[in-house]
Amino acid sequence: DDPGVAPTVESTAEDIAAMRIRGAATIADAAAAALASQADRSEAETPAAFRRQLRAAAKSLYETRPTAVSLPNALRYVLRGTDGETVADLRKSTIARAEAFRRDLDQAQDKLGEIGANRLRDGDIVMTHCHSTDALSCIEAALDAGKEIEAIVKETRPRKQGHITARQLRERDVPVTLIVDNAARRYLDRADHVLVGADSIAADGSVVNKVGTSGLAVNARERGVPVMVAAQTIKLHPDTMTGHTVEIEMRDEREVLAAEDDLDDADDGLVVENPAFDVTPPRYVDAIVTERGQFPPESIVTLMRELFGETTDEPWEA
Ligand code: RUB
Repeated sequence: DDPGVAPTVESTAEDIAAMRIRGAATIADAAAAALASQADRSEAETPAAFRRQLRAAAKSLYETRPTAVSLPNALRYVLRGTDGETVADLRKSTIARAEAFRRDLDQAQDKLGEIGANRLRDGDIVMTHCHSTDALSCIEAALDAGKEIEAIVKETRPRKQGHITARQLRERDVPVTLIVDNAARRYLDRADHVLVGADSIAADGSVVNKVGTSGLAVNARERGVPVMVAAQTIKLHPDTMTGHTVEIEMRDEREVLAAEDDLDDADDGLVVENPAFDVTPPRYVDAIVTERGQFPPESIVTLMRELFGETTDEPWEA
């Protein structure tokens, strides 16, 4: 990226909140890029002022959406690694740190894809929910290895991210059957795997992903279809090791009720709720595929401890 034309923190935060930038890995990548852009543009005259601006930038990015832990993990990675006695040094180290983060993110996704592809056999049919770049990386690696894969793609109301998945799979010539969410159980009879991504994974192995994932996983278990979660380690939620829960984002009711719908949204007796994510208990998940290997959900906490250690204060609250 040319930092001269890189998006500002403000425009990135707006794009994340409005879901023009969406999906946990893509959000993390954009947040790191925005911190680099902030460092590049900063006119701070002292190291203290530079750090203050960077913390404010991180805080505004942090406050956009609450559920995908890849966002705070990205911000922590960049802020904790930023070092220097002068503004010039701080600028350089922030940009370098953000670039390293983004590179690692790409590499982790490729590596995870290769591992996940080993679970997919030639001729398998995969059912997807929402749009996950980590999940698609597994399918792409399987295709690259010469396997034929078909997909049953859930539309994913209300934002229809399934359409993005369908389009990207069709670009790779994968035969796609698009279904409404309510048809999932019926079509599980045909599927060899359920393959989804994650926004956050808790210490007990619970998977937080697009609303509808938990119902899909329960139905898959009943049908005997294995559930595979593709999630880079940046999706591991370190705060859950100390008992914190993952906040489930509630989005605007207008995503559910369109203007032309025959319902009166001024009626006080009518409540519309629009949770964006849900929690799938570990017993419904067969494998969590990361760039560090595949894990049963119950043992993910070991990896979490190794990678994140004990958590400390948020660098943007300093
Ligand atoms: C996206 C979603 C995706 C995860 C993983 O929700 O739930 O499954 O973020 O995506 P939204 P990725 O559309 O509300 O952001 O694997 O690309 O990180």
